[in-house]
Amino acid sequence: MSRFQFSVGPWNVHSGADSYGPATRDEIPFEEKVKKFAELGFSAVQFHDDDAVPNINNLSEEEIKAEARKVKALLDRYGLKAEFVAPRLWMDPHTIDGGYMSSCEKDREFAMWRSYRSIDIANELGCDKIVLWLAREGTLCAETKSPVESTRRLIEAIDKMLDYDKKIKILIEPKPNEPIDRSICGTIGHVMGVSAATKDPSRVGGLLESAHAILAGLDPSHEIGFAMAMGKLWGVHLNDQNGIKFDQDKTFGVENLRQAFNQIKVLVENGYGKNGEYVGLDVKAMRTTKTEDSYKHLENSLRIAKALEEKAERFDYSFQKKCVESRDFEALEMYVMDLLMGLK
Ligand code: XLS
Ligand code: MG
Repeated sequence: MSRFQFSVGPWNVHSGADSYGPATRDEIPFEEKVKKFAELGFSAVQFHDDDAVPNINNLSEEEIKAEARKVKALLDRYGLKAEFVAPRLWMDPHTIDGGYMSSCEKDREFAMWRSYRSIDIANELGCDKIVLWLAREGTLCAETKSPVESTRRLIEAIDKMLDYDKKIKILIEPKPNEPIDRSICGTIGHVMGVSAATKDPSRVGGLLESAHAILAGLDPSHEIGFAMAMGKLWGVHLNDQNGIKFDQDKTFGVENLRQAFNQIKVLVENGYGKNGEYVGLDVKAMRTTKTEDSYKHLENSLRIAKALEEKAERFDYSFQKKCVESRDFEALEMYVMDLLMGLK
């Protein structure tokens, strides 16, 4: 039995299309995914605004809420909660040059409209978290935007969301690049800075994704620890990543098991989940995966996360203390490797 409650998004089961080629698997209907998530042992589902309400741009505010209520009923049927809603501000013609930081006022207004609608949807789904993955917030051509003004625009946009709903919490999911070249808010440290500059820092925190930290050249467990020290780690997207290249969203732990272990260890040590936080798995299947194996990467990620939780519970803190006192870091490192190799 895991101490954690796990969550997943509908985009984590996808048909395998990438920038260089078409789909390789069948599209699976939303309800079928939800049913399978429940069977696999997930507790909550994560949503983009248009995952919950497709065609959102063409609906009225009341129609959007009504659609969201249908999704809530579906979640209830399978005993699942909604964890968060994230405005998808990277697909639309209005967000070609970003959302909150766009140089075009009309497009910034569109980004706010989608953010307010995301809050409405969250309320209907019974969750109080909005995630901002700032996909296109930054520059493709460095001289197009002032980094100072752009940072201020992000803070203003968050302040408006905090005003719109007095209970909503905003979680920024930082990523240093891709699809944007230079991100304005690229790491969890940036997120903490932005949080402090908003009108209610107690409602602005972070969601750390392993792959995004690795893309920034940082260790995800230390990013997690930094946010936890501030009391502001309200979500995680565990996955894996082979070095600094395109975002891979690999099965958790398959590239760097020790790094994965340390992420679970820091979560376990600091009571992550005690305030209802979920462990999200933002993983994608390989393009070669067949339709019948569409959920295998999720099952594997769950299995690895739980196995590492068990390793974290068995971690010998008195041996660690002895090694640290005697400065025998070689022995401590070998102990960790033995533990992970099943030799301890
Ligand atoms: C993409 C992000 C995305 C967010 C949700 O890199 O990880 O999937 O988690 O908007
Ligand atoms: Mg993510």
